[in-house]
Amino acid sequence: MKNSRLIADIDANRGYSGIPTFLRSNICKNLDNIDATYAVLGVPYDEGSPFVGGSRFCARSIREHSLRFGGGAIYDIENDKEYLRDAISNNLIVDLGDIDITPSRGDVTMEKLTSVIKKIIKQKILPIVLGGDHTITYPIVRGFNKPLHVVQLDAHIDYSKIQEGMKYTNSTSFRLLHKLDHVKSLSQVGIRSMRDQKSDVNDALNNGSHIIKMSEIRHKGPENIWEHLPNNEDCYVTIDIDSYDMSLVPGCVSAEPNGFNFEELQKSLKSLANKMNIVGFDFVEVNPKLDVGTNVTSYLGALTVAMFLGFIDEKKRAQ
Ligand SMILES: [Mn+2]
Repeated sequence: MKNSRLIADIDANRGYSGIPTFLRSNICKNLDNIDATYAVLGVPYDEGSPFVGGSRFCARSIREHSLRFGGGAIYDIENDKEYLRDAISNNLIVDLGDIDITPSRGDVTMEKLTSVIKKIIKQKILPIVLGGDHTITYPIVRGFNKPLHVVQLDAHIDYSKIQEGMKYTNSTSFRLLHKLDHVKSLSQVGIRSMRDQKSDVNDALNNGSHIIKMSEIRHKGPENIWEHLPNNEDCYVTIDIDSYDMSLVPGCVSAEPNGFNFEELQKSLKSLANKMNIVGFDFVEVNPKLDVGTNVTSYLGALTVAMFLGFIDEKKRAQ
C-alpha cells in the first residue's frame, strides 16, 4: 500500500476527512502491546469542572484539528525546521482512544486512567494525554512509579482544599499530586488568577511549590525560568489552555488576562524540553462548545500539543 498511515502526503487528505486520530496516527487497541514511542490517550472527563462543563469534548476536538496538519510534519518557518517527520512516517505515534468514563463516578474513572498510564509507562512509552478538565493530572502522575518533577502551566494554582469529599476536581489536582512521594518538585507557572485564594497559594509555597508569576517570566524571558530544576531529570508537564492569554482562548471557560502569548509559551516549552527528560504530558481545559465558529481554541490546542511533542522528539533524536 502506498501510504498505510493515511496522513496527507501528495494525496489530498483534507482536514475534514478521515477518522480523527491524533495527527492521523494508527489506532492501537491492545494496551498491553503498544508498538510506538508516543501514545495519545483521551480522557473526556469534565465532572471536575465547577462552573461550565463541556471540556469532555476537548480530546475529540483536538484530534479533529490535528488533521489539518498535512505534509507529514510540523513545519516552523522561523527556524526552517520540520518536526515529527520521522515519528509520523515511521508510526512512532499511536492513538489509544479514550478512557471509558463512568458517569458520576470520578473515582472509578480516575482509577481506570491510572491503570492505563501504568500500562503505557511499563512499556517505556511516553504518554500524551488529552483532557478533559484539569482533574486528570493527579491520576496520571500517581501512575508513575519513579521520581519526577512536575511542571504545571496554568493561570490558576488548582490547589484547593478537599471539601465535602470532592477529591477529583480540576481545582484540587495539584494539592493531591504534590503529596505523592515520587513528586520531587512542583513548578506552577503563569499563575495569575485573582480568583485563587491566598491561603491556597500559601499552602503550595509552604509545601515547596515553585510558583513562577508572569512578571518573572517577562523579566527573565520565558526560556530562562527553569534554573531551579536539575538538568536532564525526569519531568512530567501539564498544560492548561488557560496558561495562554484570554484573548487567544475563547473556547476556555477559565480564561484569564495577562497570560502567555504564543511565542512565550513556545519558548518556555522548548527550553523545558531541552533541559529536562520529559516523561509525559497532558493538555487540558479546551471547551469546544464555548468556542467561536472557527474553533481556534481547539486548533491552538492541537498546535500546542504537536509542537511540544515535536520539541520532545527533537531532543530524543539528538541523544
Ligand atoms: Mn488548571
